[in-house]
Amino acid sequence: MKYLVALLSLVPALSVLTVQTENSPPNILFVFSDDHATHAIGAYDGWLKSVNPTPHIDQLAEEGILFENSFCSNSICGPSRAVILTGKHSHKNGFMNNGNTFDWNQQIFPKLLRQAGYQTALYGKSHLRGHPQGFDDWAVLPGQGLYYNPDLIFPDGRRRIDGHCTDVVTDLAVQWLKEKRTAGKPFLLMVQHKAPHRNWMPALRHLKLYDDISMPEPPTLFDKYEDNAPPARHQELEIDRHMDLNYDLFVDLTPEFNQPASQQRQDKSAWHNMKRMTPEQLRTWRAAYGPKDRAFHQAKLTGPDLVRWKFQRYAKNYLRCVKGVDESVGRLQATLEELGLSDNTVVVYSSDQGFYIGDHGWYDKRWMYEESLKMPFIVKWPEVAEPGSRNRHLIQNLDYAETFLEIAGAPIPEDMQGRSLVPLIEGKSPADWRRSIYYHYYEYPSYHMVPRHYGIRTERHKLMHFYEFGDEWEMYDLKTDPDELTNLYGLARLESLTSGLKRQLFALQRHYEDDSDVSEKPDSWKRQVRPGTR
Ligand code: SGN
Ligand code: CA
Repeated sequence: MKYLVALLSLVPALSVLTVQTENSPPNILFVFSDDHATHAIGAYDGWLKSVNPTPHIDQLAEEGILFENSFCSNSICGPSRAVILTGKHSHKNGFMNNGNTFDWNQQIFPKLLRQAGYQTALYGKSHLRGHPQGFDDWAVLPGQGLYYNPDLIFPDGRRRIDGHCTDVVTDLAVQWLKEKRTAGKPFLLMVQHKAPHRNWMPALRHLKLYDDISMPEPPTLFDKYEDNAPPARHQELEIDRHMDLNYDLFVDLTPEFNQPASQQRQDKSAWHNMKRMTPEQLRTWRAAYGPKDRAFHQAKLTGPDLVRWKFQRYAKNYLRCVKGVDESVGRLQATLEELGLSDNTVVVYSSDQGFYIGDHGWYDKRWMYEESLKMPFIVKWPEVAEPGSRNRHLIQNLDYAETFLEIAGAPIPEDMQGRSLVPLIEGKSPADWRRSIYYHYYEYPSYHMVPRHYGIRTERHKLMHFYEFGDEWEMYDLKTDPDELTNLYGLARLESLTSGLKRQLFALQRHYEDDSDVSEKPDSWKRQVRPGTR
């Protein structure tokens, strides 16, 4: 394994004079956004590709490897982050819902990297509550954080930094790279953006971006969930019925605006966000949206036309936020270049889960359907990852901790549940790679009202179980039905496929030791389980 050659000065005060050589373990720059769906990344070939939403992230993919079958294990912010830090599923790391408080005393990979000689830093959204452990330096947004002039919590207290959140977080990371990093020590730098999380507030310089184009619509914008189990018809994440013109799309929103009763179930961050803007920022904001809002009022849209208009406003604001994140990736790459660190730094881009950008008529995430199950995962590792390569192995956020540890040459603890992706990044195809992934979502009742469910996804099929209200199942053939519109569960001709997937699903539950499912499973399934694959 690669090793670090350190020329320690004889004078203790000068012990920072270490030299990183070509054989040093690589640095790790982890750029992580919130709710950035793969289909809003040019390199992922989704239906938004024509908009060219992410030139810098695409460039990263051209220089490295892109994982096409990358999934989360619980499609929501805090839980996804907890899985990444621990390499353990939600039921093992204890952070199953956003409402939980993360136990920072537990084993997490940044602590292990530190033990292995890395300098570690974290900036941006944590969403795990409590002061982060395992980092030499950090600054985190309180909770969801604010888009404009956000407060950040530093080890020595909380203070406001003016500017757009994506820029503020990037500035902190750039400053750390230039001024706070110990030259010669390998580092882990985690840059965790709030964007493009709801409610979608772009930077002032991006407010008019895409004004001159019409966003392509997703093929399932008007999905009626006719073939789904009941939960898909009882959610609260539809652009039509639940996305609010003021709260989500800022039509006529002023800082004095009061939260309408219809929106009581939502948190109040949109209002806090607007109140936070300076008069100058608000003027620019109103100048950009005012003419669009007047045109909207004149048009008096209803029915599908109104849905289409809301979709346009939403998708544009979402992609304007994505633009800021993409620029951050560009700036960070340029900074590495400027500091001569590019050749020995592994750069990873990912996001905590996927998102519905009008797919199935929705926004938000949580479901095990493809759009929110998928996570971007792109790795640039000079001399190791083949530039422009793509990988189709099934991977999860469960694997990141193990991957970072192997990159650092540090041992991977036995109790981590994922598997290092280093062989895949190197272009190998391990014969015993997993053939299915496991998923379990818990946060109910909560915003958007998606009930608990778990499931299995293989290369081709998906089986999901909604177990809270009765015993509802869905099964899809992703090859013939990538949009998951035809539920195959219960078809007599597919009996053996169904029972095979069920057996695998229960085998995975046993393998990961997940007994958090409160439903009763038939004993027959328990008896037939095959040993799980890791
Ligand atoms: C907020 C959002 C929800 C979102 C959750 C979880 N409401 O409550 O729409 O589902 O966060 O998101 S908002 O009023 O803030 O817009 S997560 O990414 O943090 O899990
Ligand atoms: Ca998220």
